[in-house]
Amino acid sequence: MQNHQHPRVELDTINTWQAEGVVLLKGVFTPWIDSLASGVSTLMANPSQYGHARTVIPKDGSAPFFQDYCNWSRIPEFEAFVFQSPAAEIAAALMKSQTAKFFHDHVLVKQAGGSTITPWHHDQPYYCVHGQQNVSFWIPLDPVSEDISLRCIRGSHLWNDEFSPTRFNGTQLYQHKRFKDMPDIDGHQDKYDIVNWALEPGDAVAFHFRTLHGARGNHTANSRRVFSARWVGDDATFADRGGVTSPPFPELTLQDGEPLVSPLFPEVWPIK
Ligand SMILES: O=C(O)CCC(=O)C(=O)O
Repeated sequence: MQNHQHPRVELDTINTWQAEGVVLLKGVFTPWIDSLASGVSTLMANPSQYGHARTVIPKDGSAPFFQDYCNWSRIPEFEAFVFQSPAAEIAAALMKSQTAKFFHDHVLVKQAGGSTITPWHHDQPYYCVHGQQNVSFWIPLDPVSEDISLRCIRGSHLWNDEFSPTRFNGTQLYQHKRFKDMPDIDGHQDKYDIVNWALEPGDAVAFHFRTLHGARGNHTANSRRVFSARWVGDDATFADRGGVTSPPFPELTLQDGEPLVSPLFPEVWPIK
């Protein structure tokens, strides 16, 4: 059955996403993959001020885990994806929101053989945003087998807990202890409903900012290039986290609880 307000998204998909906080979208971004890949090449040749700090160099000498974010306004291929792809419309449908604002882009490249593990975490405590209406699209630009794909815990977006954000290099993002410690998920995997899929370029995993997720290292001979596109909906307000968030958005002067309104976060849906 199709949802008439958002013909690109099946009602079942919306219901699954609302209930489980994670859903596989097959082939929704296929026409965008070559241009996103070209944007990632440009970015890796010329990272932003954040690229150097975010990239993790494994101690075992294996390949780096390249990361960078907030580059859509300087990489034309990313800007085109934000404003012209169906992502905003799909995000609004999943979030059950009248509007979709672009929050930021995040590029995550696990180069061939790179051993860096993405630790279990959820994104909302890293971000300067409160609210329930949000979604990230994890979009691989290379085929990704199940064992190196994103792993998510179904239903964890509905847990009351918020866990302490840890940088992917293992250090704590904030000095305070406002958030709980992450439980030992890998040590008790049978207790959690963990889902991961093999993906082709063009597929995406949609997941909520509160959905717990992580990924293994890339033991394969191929790079695992990912473009993550993050969206917020009608209920998004500014969150003062008591420390510098990730991304930091130093230009923002909003107070805690104010609507997240800024040219940094363009409203892309509905189309003006
Ligand atoms: O790609 C990864 O390894 C992790 C992705 C992630 O944490 C995210 O997109 O929020």
